[in-house]
Amino acid sequence: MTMNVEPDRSFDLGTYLSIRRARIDATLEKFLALEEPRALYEAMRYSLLAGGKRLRPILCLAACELAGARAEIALPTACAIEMIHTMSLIHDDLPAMDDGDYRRGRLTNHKMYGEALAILAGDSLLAHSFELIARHTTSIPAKRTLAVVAELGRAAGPRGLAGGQVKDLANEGKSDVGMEVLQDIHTRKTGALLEASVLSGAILGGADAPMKARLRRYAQRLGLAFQIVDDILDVTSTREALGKCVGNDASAGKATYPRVLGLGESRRLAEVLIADARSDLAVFGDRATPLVALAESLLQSLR
Ligand code: GRG
Repeated sequence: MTMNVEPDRSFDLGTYLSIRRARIDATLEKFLALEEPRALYEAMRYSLLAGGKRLRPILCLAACELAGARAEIALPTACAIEMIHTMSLIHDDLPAMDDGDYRRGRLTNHKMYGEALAILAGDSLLAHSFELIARHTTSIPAKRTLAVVAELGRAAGPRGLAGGQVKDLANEGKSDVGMEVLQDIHTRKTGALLEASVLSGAILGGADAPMKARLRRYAQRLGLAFQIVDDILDVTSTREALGKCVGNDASAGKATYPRVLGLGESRRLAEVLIADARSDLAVFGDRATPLVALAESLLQSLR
């Protein structure tokens, strides 16, 4: 199956996404075949192959193409990013964290396999992701692969996912969380990996410094808008529609955008961020069509 989807005026996001998802799903299956110890691999595959929108790997591939290279060269990194993201979901759902029962339309990892295996499945996905990038990224200068490893290591660690989660937990139940703290939590917890997904694709594709700066700004705005929409849907949507628990933020006393700004103002902020993300890429014309359409589709989930 070819992965190339030429952006043009008749661009159809639905078709684009389903072609990309199918390719990512097939490659994830190949990169995480069942081995020994079977229980550990089963737990890793259970969450990784459970579906999910595959937004982060799709962003990575799209940024690579925007930079002028074939999406294929970024495929191992795109799959690695989905592994890091899945690790964060498994750990986020643990009883010591957000204590969720459902994710991606099925029971959470620890509900299926117990806490010990869920922790180890998450750890293994994280370690495996970096092995995958190092072993399977070929035909490009090693310097680019190293830069990708640095981006993703940063996004997973204290400046990204882990740091954001710590700050999120530390602010649970506080009634006086302001915009600055809220933005810091979500820039790390959600924004950092989205940003690294776009940047990794751009780096692998050979983007120059001005292009990387534009893509970084686009990804930062997209990341914040994504979290705002996620927070809104936690209030307004259902478990059936989202495939994960809803209402958890309010019951855990989480710092969220609707709580700090209200639903209407949160929606308006998301709209402004997406409009700005679109302008960040205007200079690239039709080549940016997929990234622009992806950003705009975020708002459609609120309609
Ligand atoms: C162990 C290094 C280390 C880090 C883990 C648990 C944790 C630290 C961080 C939590 C990060 C987290 C779960 C943030 C929420 C991000 C978010 C809005 C996820 C939902 O993403 P979607 O909607 O989900 O793309 P799908 O299932 O479609 O992939």
